[in-house]
Amino acid sequence: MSNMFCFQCEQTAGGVACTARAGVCGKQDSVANLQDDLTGAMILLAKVAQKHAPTKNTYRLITEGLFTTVTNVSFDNDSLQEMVKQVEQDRAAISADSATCENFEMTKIWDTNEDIRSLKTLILLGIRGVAAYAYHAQTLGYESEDVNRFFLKALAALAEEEYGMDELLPLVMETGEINLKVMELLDKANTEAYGTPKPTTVPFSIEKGPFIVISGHDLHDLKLLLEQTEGKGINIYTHGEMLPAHGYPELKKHSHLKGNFGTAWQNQQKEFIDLPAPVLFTTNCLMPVKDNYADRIFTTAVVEYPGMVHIGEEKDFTPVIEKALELGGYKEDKPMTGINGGTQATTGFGHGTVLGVADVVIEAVKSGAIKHFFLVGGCDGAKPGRNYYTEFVQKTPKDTVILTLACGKYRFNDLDIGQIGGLPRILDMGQCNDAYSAIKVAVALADAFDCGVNDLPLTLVLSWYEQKAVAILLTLLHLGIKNILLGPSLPAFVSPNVLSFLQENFALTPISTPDEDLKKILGN
Ligand code: FSO
Ligand code: SF4
Repeated sequence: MSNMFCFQCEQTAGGVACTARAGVCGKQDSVANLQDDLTGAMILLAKVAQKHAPTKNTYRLITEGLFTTVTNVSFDNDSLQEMVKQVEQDRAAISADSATCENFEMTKIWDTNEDIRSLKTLILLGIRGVAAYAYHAQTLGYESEDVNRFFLKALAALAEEEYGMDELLPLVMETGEINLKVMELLDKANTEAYGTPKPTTVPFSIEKGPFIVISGHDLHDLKLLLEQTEGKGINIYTHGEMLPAHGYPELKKHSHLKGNFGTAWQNQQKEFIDLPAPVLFTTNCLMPVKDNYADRIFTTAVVEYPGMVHIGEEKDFTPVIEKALELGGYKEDKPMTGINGGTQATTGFGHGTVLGVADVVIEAVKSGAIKHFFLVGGCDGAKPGRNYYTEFVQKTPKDTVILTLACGKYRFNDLDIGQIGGLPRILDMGQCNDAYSAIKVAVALADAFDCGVNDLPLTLVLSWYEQKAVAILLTLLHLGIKNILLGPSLPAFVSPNVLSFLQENFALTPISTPDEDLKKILGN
């Protein structure tokens, strides 16, 4: 008998499932089982809430509960237990009839026919990713009733034992459609709160003196931290998915937002050793914390790790600030580089900026100066096969443009591969949720050339790791985008029949080698 069952991310054990005492990500079996309990409790809550009036609290619990179960977010039994309790209490509060000891065992999904399990998993993991983005939008006061309602519908569907392909496939596609809505909402929330991102060069070096490193995706937490550290002689450095924050005028105006520390999430256990500064995690990807730097890790929002100081809803970052002052930072300016030896990266090429120079881009395509666009983006991860993405970018011809987003870009964002028409050849569009920007640009180009997105000289070369990437992939499928190259390996939860469906209908293809793939795409 296995201790746990989890196959939700790309690094799952043996490419099949994590079933031992802990997952490859370091999540203990007790955490995995509590995450299943939480999901089961949310499924029951959703069923009840569909029939009775759900409250604001119901939606808040479901959004947070789904986000909490995303890979590398929570490693903490106590907070998960508390969430299960709150979900059960909410179910009892909205319907007295359901106040029983009823529970929904996730093994009903894990142990069922592999195609049904595959489709239900695509829906579940998809809504986990959607919930992460919905959470960030909610933080800024943007919420959608349609999205909240869909969470209930999708969760309730997971309990339907008689549902087959005909019922589940449309829900898989609807998950992608809802994720597009949420990414649009989050884009609106971020740009209305912090302005339209502008091209910005971000240094990797660290100035001497006290500093704080902030990781994750939550721009609101960064804004609050910038305000609370104003005039205190503490510099702020972004980490991981926080890098694109430098492009937002309302964040960048704080002169102590200095640069970016480190590379993608999977390198943190090496990069944080002897770091003379605290690190604040606002979202995933947190890895098991090593003793060497355990006194310097702080979490907030749904991120939790046993023994680490958690900053609560009041968002008082005083403990982080005090730690920064106590550690004092580096004594001298510290030169740092990206993984290819570059000393800086450029970000801020969201749809606002790229479409602002649409004429230049369209002209460059017409004149042949730009022959092809690649969207090389998605998550980074630990597998050696992920060097594919560095090599792929290095091998792209000089008359091509690379759009990128999410943490996968750290594989190549410090490379200088030149410019076309005054624009860098690598255009960082932002975080993973800024896939919305890439979609807007692709649709605008298709309109300008009077063709469909699939007819554009554009190829998507994606890397995936966790469930937000699943949500984005479903959005691309919902939009009918074909010929996506996906790597470094295909998801364990996609059954052979579901894979055949995706290959036949969307020509979804695993990556091979950069040379072979470039040859196939460019035909030379
Ligand atoms: Fe990466 Fe982690 Fe943004 Fe993910 S830092 S892997 S897809 O959380 O969310 O790209
Ligand atoms: Fe395994 Fe990934 Fe699940 Fe962690 S999140 S237990 S690595 S499948």
